[in-house]
Amino acid sequence: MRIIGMALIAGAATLAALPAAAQTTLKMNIAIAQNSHYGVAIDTFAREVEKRTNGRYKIQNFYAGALGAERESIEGLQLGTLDLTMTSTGPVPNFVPDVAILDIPFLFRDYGHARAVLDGPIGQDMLKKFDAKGITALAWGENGFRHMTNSKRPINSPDDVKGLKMRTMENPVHIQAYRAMGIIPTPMAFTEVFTALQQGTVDGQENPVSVITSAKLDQVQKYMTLTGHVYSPALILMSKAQFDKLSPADKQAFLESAKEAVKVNRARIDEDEKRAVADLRAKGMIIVENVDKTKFQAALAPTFVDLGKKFGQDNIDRIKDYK
Ligand code: EAX
Repeated sequence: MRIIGMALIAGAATLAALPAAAQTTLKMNIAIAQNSHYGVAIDTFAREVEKRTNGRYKIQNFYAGALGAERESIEGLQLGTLDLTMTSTGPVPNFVPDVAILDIPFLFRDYGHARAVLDGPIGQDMLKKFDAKGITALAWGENGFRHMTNSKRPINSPDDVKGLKMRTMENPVHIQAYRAMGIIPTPMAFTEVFTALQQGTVDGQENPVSVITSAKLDQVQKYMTLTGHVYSPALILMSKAQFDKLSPADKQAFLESAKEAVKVNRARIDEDEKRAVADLRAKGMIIVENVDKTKFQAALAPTFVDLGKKFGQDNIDRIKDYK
């Protein structure tokens, strides 16, 4: 009996002497608040990664641009100063120009259409284009359909946007389209938007309701119109150098965790879409819900011709007709 006891103690000592399974901590950054459609996604991602890698990997999340705005985060992945980010496609064309085709206004009919295109061969093939830029695109997430807000006047038709100084993402397709509508586009990082609106540096901006609510833009904007003028995809991106270090099993774990994160991301947007208008109205915003989108499409007709030449009308039609 005593011998068994001593063997157990020796065994325990040996185990204790074994180094704890090394845990690697990776940093992940987003430009918007934790209580948002991105925040719930990256918190889910972190939980799933830790669980699926049995604690070998821990994800430390940063919110509201604590480690920089979206373009800086993507640069950080390439430089190795950041490991992961969830970002809109705003600054992405600066890194992977082909992605900009997805930023064409009125390209997607509704959420179902957009999600099907991104989850299908068109979207999945596009994810592979990031590798050459030192970035691993783990999954397409979602930002949502974008709407216009401003502090000057209600927008009921394209005429009402003429001369408005609007903050835009650093996105060439968006800037071209808004300029064509007579807007004065002012590209800037999202982390600067609240102050710019508050100080009147710009009159307005455009974003999905999930961003408008999570960033409390009702505090600095009086009018909103549900233009739904463009669908805004998002991406979960990882430094390729970090991804390449993972074992095949851990690579799978990260990809599956990203999938789980996207489910939560989309579910949160569906929720926000249901309640945001009432919430924002209750907070004092004047909201134009029914706007004739065909008038905005007509105002963009010359831009669509030009973008057809740039991206290939057949590529655009393939997305538009996707079922
Ligand atoms: O990705 O820059 C933007 O307007 C984006 O929609 C925001 O950063 C969320």
